[in-house]
Amino acid sequence: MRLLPRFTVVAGLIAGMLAVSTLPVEAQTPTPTATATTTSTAAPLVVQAGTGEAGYAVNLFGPNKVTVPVGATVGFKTNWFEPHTVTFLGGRPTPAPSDPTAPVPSHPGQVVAYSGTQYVSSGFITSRSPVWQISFPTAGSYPFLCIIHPGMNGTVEVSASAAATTQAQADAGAQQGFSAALTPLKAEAAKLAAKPVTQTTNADGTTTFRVNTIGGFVPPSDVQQFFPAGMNVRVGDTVVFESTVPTPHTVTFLGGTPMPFPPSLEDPKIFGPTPAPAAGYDGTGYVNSGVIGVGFPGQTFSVKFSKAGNFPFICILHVDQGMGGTINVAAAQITPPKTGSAGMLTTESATVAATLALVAAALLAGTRVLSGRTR
Ligand SMILES: [Cu+2]
Repeated sequence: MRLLPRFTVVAGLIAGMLAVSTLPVEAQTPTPTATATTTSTAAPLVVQAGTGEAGYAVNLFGPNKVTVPVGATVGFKTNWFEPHTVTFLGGRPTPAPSDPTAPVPSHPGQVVAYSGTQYVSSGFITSRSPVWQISFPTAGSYPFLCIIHPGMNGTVEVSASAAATTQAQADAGAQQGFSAALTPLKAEAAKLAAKPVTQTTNADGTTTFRVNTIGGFVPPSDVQQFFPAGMNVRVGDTVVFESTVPTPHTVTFLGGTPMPFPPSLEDPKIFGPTPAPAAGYDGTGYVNSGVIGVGFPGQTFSVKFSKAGNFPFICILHVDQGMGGTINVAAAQITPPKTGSAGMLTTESATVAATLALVAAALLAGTRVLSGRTR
């Protein structure tokens, strides 16, 4: 169950995306020292904890192995919305992705001198977080991992004699690893985009469309998109969304309501389903699948459309990564009868633009809600 940590972090995620554009570039770039004679005064080597781009979360450390001198400090940061932890287990068993302590730093505000025997965890790191640091006073090999993305792990080699990884080498390694991961992610997305939507004609002449692809999963990374992101249906038709991945997602029509923000585990509006009226959804009001996915209580969500219009929907958990779409509902036509395909959009560009506009609107709504609650 991966629900708990990802779910909990959404507030931080969204806050992170609000702040990402204002993150000072210089804060992310260690200043090289002219004569690095001692390691203690050198800027820490910074490892990237995951990256991404619109529609994709690359859940890898970049690079996943670095070598540093004895006494060195290593920093971790991320530039993408997907949260991660940097966790040195110190001999403890690996926590489940749903471990409720995953979001919480083990030593808040401290740079721990790690000897390999303590449990040291960053808690959730998002693009808003400062560089998280840990130091290594003793030679050895120190593995670390991200709790919420099984398979996302790395090693810090601390050596008195081996050549230390330079920042340039680390950055190049990260770039190489991330690029290598994006290729199969994009191939998976292309495959999913080509998957046909199942159509069933109902007794009353309406059509039920089955969208069986919500996101894509190439462990440990994710495609954060709906396939198709745009669909043309008619009044009276039904769209069934089905998730086939273990990553939690939602199908949410805000319908003019503000995005729930900051989301919390106690908020049943996000966690649980808010079904559309049985008579059909007319595009107004909040309709939400709740969290669905393989291993979650729900896997499918069905919405019947009762009114013509363009109805955008989002995944609340990943809207900041561009995860959204639109159902275009046309007025019902009895004749001529439906023929051929569902008239799905074949190009992604229009839907991507629509999604980004939606994200901006959702963010704005979220900001208003947040400021309303904090004053
Ligand atoms: Cu999602």
